[in-house]
Amino acid sequence: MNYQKKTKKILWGGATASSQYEGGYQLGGKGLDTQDCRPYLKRTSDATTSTRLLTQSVIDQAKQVEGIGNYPFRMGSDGVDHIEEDIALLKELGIEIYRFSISWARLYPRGDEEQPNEEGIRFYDAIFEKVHQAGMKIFLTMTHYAVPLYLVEHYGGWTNRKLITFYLRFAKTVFEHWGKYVDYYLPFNEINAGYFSPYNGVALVKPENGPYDQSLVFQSLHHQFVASAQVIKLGHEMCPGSQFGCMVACFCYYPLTARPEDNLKAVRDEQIHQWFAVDILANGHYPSYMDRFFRENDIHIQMEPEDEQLLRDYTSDFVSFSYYSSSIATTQETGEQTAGNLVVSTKNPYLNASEWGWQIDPIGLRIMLNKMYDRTQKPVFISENGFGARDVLEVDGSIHDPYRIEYLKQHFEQIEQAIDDGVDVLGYIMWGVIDIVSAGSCEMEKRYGVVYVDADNNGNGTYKRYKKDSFGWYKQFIEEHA
Ligand code: BGP
Repeated sequence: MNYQKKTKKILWGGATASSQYEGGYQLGGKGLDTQDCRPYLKRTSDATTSTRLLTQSVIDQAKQVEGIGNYPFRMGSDGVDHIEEDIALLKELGIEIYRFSISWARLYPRGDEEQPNEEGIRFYDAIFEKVHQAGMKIFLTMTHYAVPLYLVEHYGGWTNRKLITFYLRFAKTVFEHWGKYVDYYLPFNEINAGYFSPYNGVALVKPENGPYDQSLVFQSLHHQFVASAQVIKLGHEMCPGSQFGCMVACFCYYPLTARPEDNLKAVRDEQIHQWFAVDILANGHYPSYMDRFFRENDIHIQMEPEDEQLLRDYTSDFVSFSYYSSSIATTQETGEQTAGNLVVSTKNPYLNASEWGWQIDPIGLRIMLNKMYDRTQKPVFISENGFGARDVLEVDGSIHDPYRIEYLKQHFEQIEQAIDDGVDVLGYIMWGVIDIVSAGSCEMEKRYGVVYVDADNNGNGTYKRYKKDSFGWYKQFIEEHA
């Protein structure tokens, strides 16, 4: 057989996020943000994330605490004291693209100021210049969950349309100062997180007693969709040639059985959980299936007359997603439950899982790449993927993480397969390339990096950096594929 495999050179990268990495939560006039108020809670077996508990009383308590206390995001991985060293490590690793984010509250401490905080500008000037000098491309997440707390307490977070104006002001500052360095922009991290984790995604505080109001959740999401379109418009004007993406957390639903009901549930879950955001941001319209979902759930959102046109005219240039594990859909109340990124799912008997219950499914990544490309016909960036595990620092400073190498190897093979399937893949970004605080559980012990950071869940440690075995493995892989 004369089969010719299709190959393509893609970008290999690594990522961090400001709130999980930087620390320095009050440095240079930075304002308090939503992540600074999330306490570390000891993990429980039911896989709940601490964001689900973020009520006003939890925030009030956090505001009383001066210093790091039990608030790990205030310290992150102490990036502020290790920036040069970390960028040198990333350069040594050989990644071609570095994904990081800007702290909104470092640039606009309250969020509604007319002018940015000069110290914040200088802080990021140094980072952009160093990353650029190190020869890496930049994939910039403009906001990765953290929103200035003032905007939450005085405006109601993204429920308020005024946030679009504040966000655009913030974006304009970013384009003016660092537009020349950035290759790929992401207006919002995992925009569909607003649905599963409203505090993280849309800065919505949980009512003390009872669930979130779904109309508020979807109203906030609508404001983010419009903000994204407006940012793309402004970004294309101010930084010609720049590429803007959209990003969702992907879950890859499989029906539990061949029952048509389970199949329908899998289709529906994917529509509501991930595709609706992709259809709006990449394809330019609210999909019709959302109409029924809104009617069935008594969800009402207000749109302005110009919104529809904006969403249609300013769609993303590329699409991207985070992928960690797949999920199961069923209408039957059966089976053991397990955790995953943002969602809890029925356990898949054919898959192994991480210590945190996230099911390991490399083929799911190939499936998601195919589905995403089929649906949008836009180039696809895997903006997050990686393996969260407990690593052991040996006395000689080594860290042996064969499980991470195996995870990466298997996922990379599936990317190669997806390219051969015809998917236009732009690049792969390893999540938490340097160990950072977990977004879901505020832990340090759930590590993704190829660089180990010596700190524990309570913030004890030297914060010294060590290379794991996976560092050498990823470095060699990039060299061979660059
Ligand atoms: C995504 C977030 C990241 C991140 C990752 C891993 O949802 O965009 O910020 O941390 O998942 O999740 P966790 O940190 O909960 O393991």
